[in-house]
Amino acid sequence: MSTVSFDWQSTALIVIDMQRDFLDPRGYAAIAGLDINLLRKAIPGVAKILQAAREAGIVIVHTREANAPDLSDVPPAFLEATARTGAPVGSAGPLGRLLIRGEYGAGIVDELAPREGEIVIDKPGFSAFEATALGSMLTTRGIRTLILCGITTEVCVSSTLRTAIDRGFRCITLHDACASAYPDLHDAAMRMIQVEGGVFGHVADVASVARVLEEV
Ligand code: C5J
Repeated sequence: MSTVSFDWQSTALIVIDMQRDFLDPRGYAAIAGLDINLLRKAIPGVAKILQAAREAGIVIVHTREANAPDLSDVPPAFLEATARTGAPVGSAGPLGRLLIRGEYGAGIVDELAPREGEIVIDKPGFSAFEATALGSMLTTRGIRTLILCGITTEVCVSSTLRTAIDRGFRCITLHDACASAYPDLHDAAMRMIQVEGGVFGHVADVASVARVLEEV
């Protein structure tokens, strides 16, 4: 883990996919057989960094993995994979159609609900930059550094992080505000960030980043 320092004025917090479909026992992830209690471990850390980011007044972005109702934007590999798990994207569930824009299940859990002024982005793929306006929204706000948290570590957090690095953002990933249903993959993803001196940026804990934000 690295000691963190960053210019808060050009920093945004990116909260990835903290949705009912992943965190509620009636949502997509539970139907697909994932242990949502492991995914829910990200909630306290995300709540803490959200509070620090709100108090510091930095840009906050929430993403939701949410597809078009006609399924036209679902990556075919994901459509096929979710069919194999018995939780196909777009199928009916207790919280509405799974991972579909506008459905209750696609919403962010109440305890982390976005507040007025925070950006909410629906993304059809795994990287939050793919087929969304995220890149231009960050650039127009002068953002150079991203603090990343959310779920799942090995899918949407990792995909977003890697695109962000390729696009020239400095990135800090909060290991204790990310989670995976596969703890070994969470640990491996954090180790991958730090290879070769940190090719995918920094890994930090919530407390140390919150401390920097508290000094703003
Ligand atoms: C997945 C995500 N795992 N948010 N989505 O399908 O990581």
